[in-house]
Amino acid sequence: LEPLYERLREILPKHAQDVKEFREAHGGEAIGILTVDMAYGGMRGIKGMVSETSVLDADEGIRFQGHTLLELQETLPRGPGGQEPLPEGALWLLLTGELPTQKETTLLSKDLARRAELPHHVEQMLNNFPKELHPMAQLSAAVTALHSESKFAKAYATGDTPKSKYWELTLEDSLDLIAKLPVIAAMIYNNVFHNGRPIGKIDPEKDLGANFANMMGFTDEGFVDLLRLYLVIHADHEGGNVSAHTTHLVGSALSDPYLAYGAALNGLAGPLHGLANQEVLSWLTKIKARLGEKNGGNWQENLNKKSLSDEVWNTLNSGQVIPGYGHAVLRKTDPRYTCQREFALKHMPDSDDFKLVSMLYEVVPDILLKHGKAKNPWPNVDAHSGILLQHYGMTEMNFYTVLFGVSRAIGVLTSLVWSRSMGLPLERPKSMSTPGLKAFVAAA
Ligand code: CMX
Repeated sequence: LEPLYERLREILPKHAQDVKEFREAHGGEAIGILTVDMAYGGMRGIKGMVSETSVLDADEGIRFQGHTLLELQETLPRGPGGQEPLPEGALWLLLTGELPTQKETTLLSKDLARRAELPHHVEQMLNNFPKELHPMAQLSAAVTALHSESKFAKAYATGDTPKSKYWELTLEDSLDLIAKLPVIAAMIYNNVFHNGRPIGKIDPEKDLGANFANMMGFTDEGFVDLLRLYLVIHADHEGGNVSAHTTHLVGSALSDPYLAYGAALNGLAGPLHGLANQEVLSWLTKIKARLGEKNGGNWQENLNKKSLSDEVWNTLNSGQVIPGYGHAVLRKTDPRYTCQREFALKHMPDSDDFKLVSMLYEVVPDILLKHGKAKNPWPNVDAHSGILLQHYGMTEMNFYTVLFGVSRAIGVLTSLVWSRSMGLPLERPKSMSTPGLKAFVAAA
C-alpha cells in the first residue's frame, strides 16, 4: 500500500503545518456564542471540534471531502459488473481528499483482503456468544478484543515512539480493523441466524463488499451492489454524531483504534442513532400486521394515506418517535435516503414494501409538522435501508445496525488518522452544574 502511504506523508504533514499557521494567525478569534440552552441541549449548534473528512450541511446533506453522495455515485470506481461505488474508493477519498483511480481502489481492495484474518481468540469468543446476545453487543465486544492486535498500543508501550509516527500507526490499526469488520460481522450473522454456517474464505481478487456479501451467503449481484452502496453512504457524517464523536473522544485519550471504535459501536447501538434502522423495520412490520388484521393478512389492500396517517398518529400519541424521521442537524430529506430511493426505483419499483415506505414519505412530514415537535420532519438514512435488505432476503432486522457498524468505521477511523496527524489533544470540555450556571447568569 506504499502509494497511499507516500501520498499521505505529503498531504498530512502539510495540512498539520497549515493548521498550525492558521491557529497562530487566528487562534483567538470567536466562532460562535454559547447559550444556557446549548449546555442543556446536547451541545446542538456548538462549533466545538474539528473533523476534516466530511461536513454536513443542514439542507444539502453530507459531503465527503467536498463531494456530495450523488457526485460520488457517479465518480468513484465501481465493482466488476456493478453500478454502485466501491467503499474502498470512499476510504481512499476520505483519507487523502483525492478521488482514487480504479487502480488505486483495487490496490486498497487487495490490501484489505490481506488484512482480514481474525486472531483465534476473537473467533473463539464470537463462537461462544449466546445467540440471544444482540449482534451489536457481539460486534463491539469483538472489536474491543482486537486490541490484542494493536500496532499503535504496542509502539506506544515501548515509550520511544515519536508523536510524528502516531498517525501511521493509527492508520495501520484502522486499515486492519476495517478489513476485519466484515469477517466479524459475517461470523455474527452466520452464528446467530444460520446455525454457525462457516463464512468461507476471503477471495483476494474480490472487493470488500463482494467478499462481505459472499461470507454471509449472498451471491446475488444486486445485493452485492446494494451492500457497496450501503457501505459508502453510511461511512461518515461529520464529527458530532454519537459514533464519530465517541471515536474522537476515546481516541483523544490515545486509546488505540480498536478501543475507540469499540466504544463508538456501543453508541451506534442506541435507538436514537444506528439502531433506528432496526426500529424502522419492526415499526413497518407492526403497521403491516395491523393493516392486514381484518383482512387475512392482506395489508396491501388497506394501504392508503388515511390508514397510514392513523398509524403514524397512533405511534406519536403513544409517546414514541417515528423511527427514520428527524435529525439533529439535517433540515431536508437526507440524501442518503434519496440514494436508496433511487436504488429502489431502479431495482424494485413494484415491491409492496417500497410502496409502503414511499407512501410514508408522503404522509409523515406533514404529520410531524402538525405534531409540532420535531425540528426536521423529513426522513433520514434509516427510513429506507431495511426494506432494500429485505428485498434481497436479508430479513433479520436486528442485524441491520451491524452493517452500519461495518461502514461507519471507514469515516470515523479515517478522521482519527487526521486527528493524530494534527496532534489534536485530549478532549476535555468544561461542564457546569445548574447552581454554577445560575450564578454565572446572575453575575453577567
Ligand atoms: N418522531 C417524533 N418526535 C420526534 C421525532 C420523530 N421522528 N424527531 C424528533 N422528535 C421530537 C423529539 O423527541 C423532541 O421531543 P421532546 O422535546 O419531547 O424531547 C423534539 O421533537 C425536538 O427534537 P429535535 O430537536 O427535532 O431532534 P433531536 O436533535 O433532539 O433528535 C433524532 C434527533 C434523530 C434523535 C430524532 O429526530 C429522533 O428521535 N428520530 C427518530 C429516531 C431516528 O430516526 N434516529 C436516526 C438518526 C439518524 C442517524 O443516527 O444517523
